Amino acid sequence: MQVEKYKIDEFNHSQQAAHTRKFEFLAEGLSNVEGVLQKLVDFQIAIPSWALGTGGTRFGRFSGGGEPRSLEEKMEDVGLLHALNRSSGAISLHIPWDIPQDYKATKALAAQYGLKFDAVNSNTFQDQQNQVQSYKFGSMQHVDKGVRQLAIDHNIEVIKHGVELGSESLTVWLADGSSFPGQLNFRKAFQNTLESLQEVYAALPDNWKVFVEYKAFEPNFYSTTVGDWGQSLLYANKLGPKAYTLVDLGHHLPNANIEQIVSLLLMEGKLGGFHFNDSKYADDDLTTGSIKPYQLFLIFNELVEGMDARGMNHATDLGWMIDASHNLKDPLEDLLQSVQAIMIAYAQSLMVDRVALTEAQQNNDVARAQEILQDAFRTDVRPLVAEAQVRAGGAANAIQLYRQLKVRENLIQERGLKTVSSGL
Ligand code: AFD
Ligand code: MN
Ligand code: MN
Repeated sequence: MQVEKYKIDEFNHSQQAAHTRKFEFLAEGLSNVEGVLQKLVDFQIAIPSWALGTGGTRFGRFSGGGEPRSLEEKMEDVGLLHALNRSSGAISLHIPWDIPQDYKATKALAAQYGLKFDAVNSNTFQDQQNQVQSYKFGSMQHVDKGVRQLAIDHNIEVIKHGVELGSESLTVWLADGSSFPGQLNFRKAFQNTLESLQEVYAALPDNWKVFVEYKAFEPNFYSTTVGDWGQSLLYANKLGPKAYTLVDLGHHLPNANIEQIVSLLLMEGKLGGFHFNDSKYADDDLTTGSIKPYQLFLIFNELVEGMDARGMNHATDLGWMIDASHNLKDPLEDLLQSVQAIMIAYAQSLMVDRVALTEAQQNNDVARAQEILQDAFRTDVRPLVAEAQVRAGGAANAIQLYRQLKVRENLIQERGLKTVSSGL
């Protein structure tokens, strides 16, 4: 299915009076509205190819209808999202779940939807069919060099696919770790992992980055070999200038101060990218901003402050990706909600009065500092985000138009009710 431009225009026209009223009211109180709008137009969030179908838990999976059956259909789905919100102009592929068969055709299709290829992701947490050696006891950390080599070769293969498509980064998430005390020698596991990553690093093209993603728990529950930002940073520092830490919001121990982690990684020039989602208990992979929107704002507040301090380009200097799973909602509606939550948090953080905040901090004026942050957080910036998306050619309210156009019903018509998309 494709969303024709005239349908978006028609919809926007029907919303125009109400939208303009709200936007003008908000814009009146803002300085540099045009600058903020341009930043919002430029900001793009990559959609993971593995999040377009219904996800499951270890207890079961309740598939929805019209799920994409191929990489082409996944790209079509991301194309639909991007046509509606103009803020999700990239797709992040997971290999081997989504191996492009014909690079030229895949690239042409992406161009048709206005999509770029974001980071490519490797998978050494599952054994593939006919795989002789197993990742059951880890991949890059494994005691057997043969298994480590398999993981290294796979990552190099993933880089090759990415090069063909125009990606410029590799995300490595390792499930490696142990579930019982005594199972692993921590130092040897670290060294093996480092040596394996060094071989992958050596295969990176000059303009590439590698993101080392950390996770505190699951599927291993006693130790994880890249368990937190400290360990990831150790690897990244030892690997070299092309290696960075990737922060996935769901990968911390409860109540971790993620905004502080972000701030320090940025200070060290070692923050590479983000996986957005939300959680109540663990790596719940829920819709971004659905549980802790204030935390999301505080993270963006540090991101903007830290990127500006280093003169970084908000849109292009870090990798922005969603990494969520949709068990209950229509995945496309869920993704539209996540993207919107990110755009809102970003817009709010652009509105923080930095001069006043610095002054409050210098004067130990704690109450004032809180007022400044919450002033931005409590501003309803939705009309601002909508204005940016409309100017970029999208809809004033993407999810409303998605429903009005009956996108899911159309996809079910085209693809059938019983389709299962690849992924977890
Ligand atoms: C993991 C990580 C990682 C990985 C994904 C696989 O968040 O980014 O690629 O799940 O679905 O928990
Ligand atoms: Mn992740
Ligand atoms: Mn995760």
